[in-house]
Amino acid sequence: MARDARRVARQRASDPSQRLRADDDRHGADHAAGGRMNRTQVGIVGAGPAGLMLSHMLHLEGIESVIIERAGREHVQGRLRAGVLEHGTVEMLREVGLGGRIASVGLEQHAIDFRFGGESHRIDFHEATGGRSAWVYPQHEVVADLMAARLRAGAEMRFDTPVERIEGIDTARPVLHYAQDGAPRELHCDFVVGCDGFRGISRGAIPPSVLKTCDRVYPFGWLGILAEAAPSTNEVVWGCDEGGFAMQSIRSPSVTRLYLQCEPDENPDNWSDDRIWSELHQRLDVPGMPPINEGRITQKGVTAMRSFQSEPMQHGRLFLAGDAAHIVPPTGAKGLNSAMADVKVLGRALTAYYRRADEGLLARYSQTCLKRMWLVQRFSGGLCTMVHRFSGDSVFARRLKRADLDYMTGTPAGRLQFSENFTGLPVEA
Ligand code: FAS
Ligand code: PHB
Repeated sequence: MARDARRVARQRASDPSQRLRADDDRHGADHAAGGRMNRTQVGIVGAGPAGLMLSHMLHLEGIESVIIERAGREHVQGRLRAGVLEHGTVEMLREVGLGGRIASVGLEQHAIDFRFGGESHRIDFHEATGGRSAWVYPQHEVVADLMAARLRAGAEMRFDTPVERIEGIDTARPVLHYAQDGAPRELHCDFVVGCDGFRGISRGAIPPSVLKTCDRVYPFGWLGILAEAAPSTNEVVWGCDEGGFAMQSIRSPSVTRLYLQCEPDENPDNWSDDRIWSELHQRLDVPGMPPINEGRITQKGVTAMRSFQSEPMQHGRLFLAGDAAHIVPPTGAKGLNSAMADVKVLGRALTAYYRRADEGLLARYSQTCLKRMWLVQRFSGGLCTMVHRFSGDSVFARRLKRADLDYMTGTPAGRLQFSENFTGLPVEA
């Protein structure tokens, strides 16, 4: 599959008749001094999973792109973040020839084990959805696979190069401004895609009179650790009891990823190893199930929790994808997966434009993504509220949360609703 994808891309790229319509009569890109292109079809800001996947998808369709990334390549590849891929994300990676390592390194998941009231309450989402899985395959592995594919294809990627300004998005020739060796440089594009994350600059290029944002900040964070310890079971485990949320996830048969609800501004140094393990046992161990395995803690950090959404996700020839447009609390494992869903919609829309001169999908990009994204915001925000303990929760609120958990895990309708969302909602073509 991968070889076919690359063969097709090479054919299209080398055969002039196959080259896709650029927006002017010049094919391909001009080169500025220093041998770097100063003209391309799609300019991509950011080399995270969204930017890399979009560039790879466009390459397979013979569409040219340039990625400009603020950080160094090693930093981008070294970031430890998400851990779980939806069914649709794995299918997407397979379709673009990158499913090989998932099959060998990834861990297919069929269920989640919710622990509360001193018992284990398992939701088998594979059974509830008629065979849809989730996969434990960490984000840094996805980034490594995408980076390797782009390097093999000789992609134009500029690291250690912050994009300073985006101009002309209301014209047919938007421009990315950056500096190279201290000298100002410009990249002229047909389209610009902001894949530069929550703290990037692309969202700010949309006029304030047009851009609307809304958010919710949660009164807690997650203390995340990596431990050299075999997972106690081969499934993700959530602790949802009165003491506060906890999770056991998996990174490999010998490395466990664990999270503990903590204060939003918690200092990880306040948490000794003993205190961490004691809390994890308290919140995750239940009679009849293997206790959490302890081991050497190799990484510790606190992640704040927020839900954030910007609308629209496009303006003129600028498109936003991934964290540049939205943030979800990591509870539902939707951050990385939503970035991939945006890219799937945008990749198809750009291909329709260049291959068939069809601008309809591009015009509807924001509407298509927002319709799905608000369902993802609903699932992620609702789940985060249900399984965490808010210090201000009244007795009534706590009882309602317990009733929500009982319904979600104890009824066919509750299990199906969780399962459809956790394995991933469909991405509209
Ligand atoms: P990214 O933020 O990954 O990438 C954006 C890129 O743009 C970065 O490389 C940045 O350097 C670059 N950039 C920024 N400004 C630029 C500029 N001006 N010029 C050029 N480049 C610029 N999601 C989950 O599903 N599960 C989890 O458990 C989970 N845990 C997380 C933990 C942490 C600490 C964080 C921060 C996020 C976590 N996420 C999790 C969410 C995360 O996985 C994101 O959803 C995912 O990285 C989104 O990918 P991108 O949209 O590509 O953005
Ligand atoms: C993770 O492994 O990081 C993870 C797993 C399941 C979730 C959220 C995060 O629901």
